[in-house]
Formats: sequence, structure tokens, C-alpha cells
Amino acid sequence: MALKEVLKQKIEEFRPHIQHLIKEHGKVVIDQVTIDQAIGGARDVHCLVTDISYLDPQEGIRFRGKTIPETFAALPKAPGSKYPTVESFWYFLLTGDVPTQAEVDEVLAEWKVRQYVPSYVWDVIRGMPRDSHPMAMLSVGLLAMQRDSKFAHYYSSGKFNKMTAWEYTYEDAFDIIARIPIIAAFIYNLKYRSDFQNRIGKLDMGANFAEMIGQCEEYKDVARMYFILHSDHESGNVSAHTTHLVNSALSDPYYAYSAGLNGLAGPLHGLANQEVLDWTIKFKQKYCGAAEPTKELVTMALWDTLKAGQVVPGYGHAVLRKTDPRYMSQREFCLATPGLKDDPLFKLVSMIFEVAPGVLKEHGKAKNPWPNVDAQSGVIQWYYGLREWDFYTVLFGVGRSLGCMANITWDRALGYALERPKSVTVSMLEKWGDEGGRPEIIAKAPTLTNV
Ligand code: HAX
Repeated sequence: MALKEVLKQKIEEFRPHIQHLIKEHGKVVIDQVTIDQAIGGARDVHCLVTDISYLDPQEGIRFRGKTIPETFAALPKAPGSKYPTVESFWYFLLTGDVPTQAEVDEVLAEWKVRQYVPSYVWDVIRGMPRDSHPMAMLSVGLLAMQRDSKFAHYYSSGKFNKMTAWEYTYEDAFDIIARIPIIAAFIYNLKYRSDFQNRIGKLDMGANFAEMIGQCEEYKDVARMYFILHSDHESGNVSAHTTHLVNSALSDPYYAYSAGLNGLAGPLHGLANQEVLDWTIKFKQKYCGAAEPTKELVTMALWDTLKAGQVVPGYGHAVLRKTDPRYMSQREFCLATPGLKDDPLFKLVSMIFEVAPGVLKEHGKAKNPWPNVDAQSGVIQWYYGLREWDFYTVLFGVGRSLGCMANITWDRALGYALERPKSVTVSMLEKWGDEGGRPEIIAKAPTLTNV
């Protein structure tokens, strides 16, 4: 059965769960919000719903209930590779089912049809100053295609129906995922090379991307692994949440993911991967000179960073309280890749991994002193000769499109509402602080004990 039909069946089976929850348990309390959470970025407030992935603070991410190693083991692999294709992962993320090879081939064939990028997109990106950040180019390139949105056309057709709206989100999602690696490769070649060729061959997404940016055979697995690992991290992170929020106004997926990419471009979020490389290379230049890096020098550099009031990029996380399994997965890739495991930069990043958690614990601020995904990802790109580190967040953005598009397809299918939390003023908070809580909540306090 075609993917859209499988999804349709699953959506119809799943919808009654949402209707039942709202009707039977709609007023059950699942969290409370404190003043420090209201001021502190809603950290740990349980008020978003997604079934695409779940992030446990100790265990890390599960995609559709599977850990990273389980996901990699379960999915059909690319020909001659230990890694699954991105196509198989997309099927899995969207449906929760491990696809057969025939189902993967269908996705691949569909992406081939959809990955044509209109030529005006190249003109728009070419028209930007060449020193524009590649994330700005990616976001603009995607937004430029908004006129192609099937969702937007459907909405303005006068026949809009909430029950079928997801089908148009799905169409846009497929188009965006098929096109975004092509745009990313174009940006890479425009900025750093000069021979862009839009190779729409028979290859899967990872392999095709590797070829488009002139990479070697081995890099095909790097691209597959990278896009899958960066795809989704439940829905509260800035890129996924922004995409969800913008889409909740029924802005189409082009508007929504362009906004999500702008959030991903923040140094506390996806841009941290370029910051890690920048920090590491500058560390070598400033502290080591011709000498080999040592743990003492790394410790000194970390403290200098912290004393200057800066964050150590690639360390810490808003939810995780242990080493990010996405970090470990990439580290394992490095250890299993002959030249890479002896690469000086990988050895330095491993040394930072040995030292930084202790320094951050002693510093005493970061709730999580362990590395996140971004601490490891740049080293792999660097090793394969992709040394323009301002491009690294674009790679993240290609991968993150999978999670964001799967999420908003389901958002529309389940009719999730316009997102609109309530604001309060500082003087209200001061009053409620003095009074021990908001009066309406204090009055209902006994129910909170059920939390
Ligand atoms: N270095 C130094 N200080 C850090 C720190 C780090 N790596 N991580 C957290 N802190 C500090 C915070 O700045 C904060 O200080 P203030 O009280 O002075 O504001 C304090 O520790 C408490 O922060 P937290 O509760 O532990 O962390 P947050 O949830 O507020 O923020 C961040 C999570 C990931 C943004 C944070 O750990 C950070 O800035 N890390 C470095 C940047 C980074 O690696 N970002 C990528 C995260 C993963 C991701 O989203 N990838 O896309």
C-alpha cells in the first residue's frame, strides 16, 4: 500500500484517542507552572504533545519508541551499507512502522519526482551577498518556494476541511524534504565551490547529497547517519517548536519550516556545531602553537571561556542529563572509521570530552555538564574535508526537516489547535509571589497533588 494510504489508515485509527482524551480527561492536571519556569523559558513544563519522538533526560532520544541503535538496526539498509537510507527512516518516522524494501523504494521514487527545485530559487540565492550566512540562504531559498505550497492553495480554494487538511501538509512535507538537500548542496557549491550539478540520479538522499557536494563514497554513510541523527528531538526544542507554532496558525509548511530554520540558526541551538569547531580550532591556535594539546591546556581554555562569561559550545542541554546518545553514536562512528579514529581533531575533541564535564561541574552552573550532539558532529565533517564550518548548521537543517515535517503532518491530522499560551505581567508575578500563588490556582490546590 502507498505510504499516504498507510498514513491515512493510521490517522483514522489514532484520531479517537485524541477525542477520548479531551472528552473524558480534558481537565486532568498534568503539570503546574512556577514563576521561575514562566521567566525561565518554560523549562520542563509538560504542555506539548508529539508521538514522533520522546526525549528522556537520562536515556536520550527514542524515535517512535526505538533508541538510536535500535532504529539503525531495524531499518532497511542502503545498498552495501551498514546505515539505513533516510528514505526508510522517513517512512518509519511518519508511520511508526519499519518499512519493507519495496516501501522504501516507493519513497525514493517519490522523492526523485519531487526534488525538482524551480530555477528562480537559484536566482534568489545567487542574488544574496556571497558572505550571507548559509542558514539565511537556506531559509530564504525554502521560503521563496512558498508559492508552490499545496496546503496554501487548498486553504484558499474555499473547500478547506480540517479533516483532510493534513493531506496537503503531507504533500508539502514530501516536496520540502525532497528539495531541501538539493538547495543545501547548491548553497555549498555556490559559496565554496563552483561546479553545482543537480544530479537527480537513482541514489538515495544521503548518497545523492554526497555526490552533489563532491564528496567521497564513505561520506554517503556520514550523510545518512547525520540526517537521521539530527531529525527529531521531541517537539519542545526551538526549531521543532517554532515550526509547530507557526504551522498552528495554518501558515503552510514552507512558512513554518523557514521559521524553524531561523531558530535552528541560534548559537544555543543548531549553530552550536559551528561554534564547537570555531572554539576548538581557536584553542589550538591560541594555547598550543606548535605543541600537542594537553589536558592542562584544555582545562585552562575551558576556564578562560567560562570566566569570560561565555558558554562552552556543545556542552549542556535543556532536557538531557547525561551524554547525548547522538554524541555517542557519532563517536562510535569515529572509533570504527580507521583514519578518523586517529585524526588529531577527533583526539582533541575526545580530550575535551574527558575534561569539560569536570570543569563544568566545578563551575557549578550548567545543570547538564555532558556533551550534546553538536560537540562531535563537526569533527566528522572536518575529517571528510568539509571544513567550512558555517555550513554545518545547514546539514542539521536538512536532517531536522524530517522531524519537523513529520510532526506538522500529524499536527494537522489530529487537529492540534492554534498555540496561544497566556502572558502575565511582572507586577502580577510579584503580587502572586507575595501571596504564595495565583488565587485561582491556590483555590484549586488540592487537585495539584494529583500531578
Ligand atoms: N557552558 C557554560 N555555561 C553553561 C553551559 C555551558 N555549556 N550550559 C549551561 N550553562 C549555564 C547557562 O548559561 C545558565 O547560566 P545562567 O544561570 O548564568 O543563565 C546555567 O548554566 C543554567 O543553564 P541550564 O539550565 O543548565 O541550561 P539551559 O537549559 O538554560 O540551556 C543550553 C541549555 C543547551 C542552551 C546550554 O546548556 C548551552 O548554552 N550550551 C552551550 C550551547 C550548546 O551546546 N547548544 C546546543 C544544545 C543542543 C542543541 O539544541 N542542539 O541543536
